[in-house]
Amino acid sequence: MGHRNLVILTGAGISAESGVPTFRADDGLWMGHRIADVATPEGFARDPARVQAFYNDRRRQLPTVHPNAAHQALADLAARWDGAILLVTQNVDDLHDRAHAAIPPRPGFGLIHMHGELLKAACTVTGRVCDWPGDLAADEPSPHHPQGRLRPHIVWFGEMPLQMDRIETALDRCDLFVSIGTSGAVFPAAGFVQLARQAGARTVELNLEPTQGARLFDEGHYGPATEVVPAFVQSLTR
Ligand code: BV8
Repeated sequence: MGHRNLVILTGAGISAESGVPTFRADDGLWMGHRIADVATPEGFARDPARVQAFYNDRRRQLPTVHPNAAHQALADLAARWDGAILLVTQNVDDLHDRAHAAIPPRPGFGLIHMHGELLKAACTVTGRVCDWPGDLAADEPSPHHPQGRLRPHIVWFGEMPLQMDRIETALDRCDLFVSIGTSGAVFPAAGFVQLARQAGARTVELNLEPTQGARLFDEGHYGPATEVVPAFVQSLTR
């Protein structure tokens, strides 16, 4: 069946083989931290130094990791696909960005970091976002407002994910929805498969193993992303 409008959702699993830790490892902690302490506005207000250090550590890791075959396969697809592709990632690393920079995508492609980006910072007063590859101090002054501070440009729990209107419009129009490397534990991303089904799209899950929401998908292909994603992309473009 010739698909035209594709929405792809990725999560931490697509970056796992690049060496970026996923969120819900067995110990339930997130790299030794409770989510409430490092990924909520309340945690940031309570202890900004701890939260900045958590993101500084992850930002510093980025130059040491690289896009893997799964990121590459999606970039190859975007370069060849003659319909629309919206790639929505929950990841805050820049691995998709780097993979797509190497192979310029065709028109009709979009990449959205719905939970923000590690390499950007936001002003606490104006909300303005700027590139920020280095560390952020606990009380980093904002260049955008005299009373402002800079926080990580990250969507924390309890905050609204980014570009939701654009994402929901694309889901409404899609005829193929592919979820890659996400546990489906976090909303609203976990609800996207339902929106795609309501739009009549074919829904596919690519993951290391079936997730809690596997039954919501028309089909699933399981294994490491660096194997299942290139194979799936090949099946689409055969
Ligand atoms: C909001 C930024 C409203 C931080 C993150 C409805 C029901 C219940 C709860 C809620 C609901 N609606 C909202 C909520 C509350 C909450 C929520 O969902 N809570 C959960 C815990 C129940 N959601 C929110 O708060 C969201 N905001 O709804 O706002 C609102 C409305 C009006 C006005 C204001 C606000 C905001 C959620 C965003 C939180 N921020 N990240 C950071 O990254 O530092 S979420 C965090 O989890 C990451 O972004 C991560 O990407 C995301 C999801 O995790 P996954 O990516 O799936 O990673 P995980 O480790 O879980 O899974 C990895 C998967 O990969 C596994 O399946 C594994 O099998 C697989 N895998 C591993 N290795 C491989 C592999 N697959 C393939 N190959 C491999 N090699």
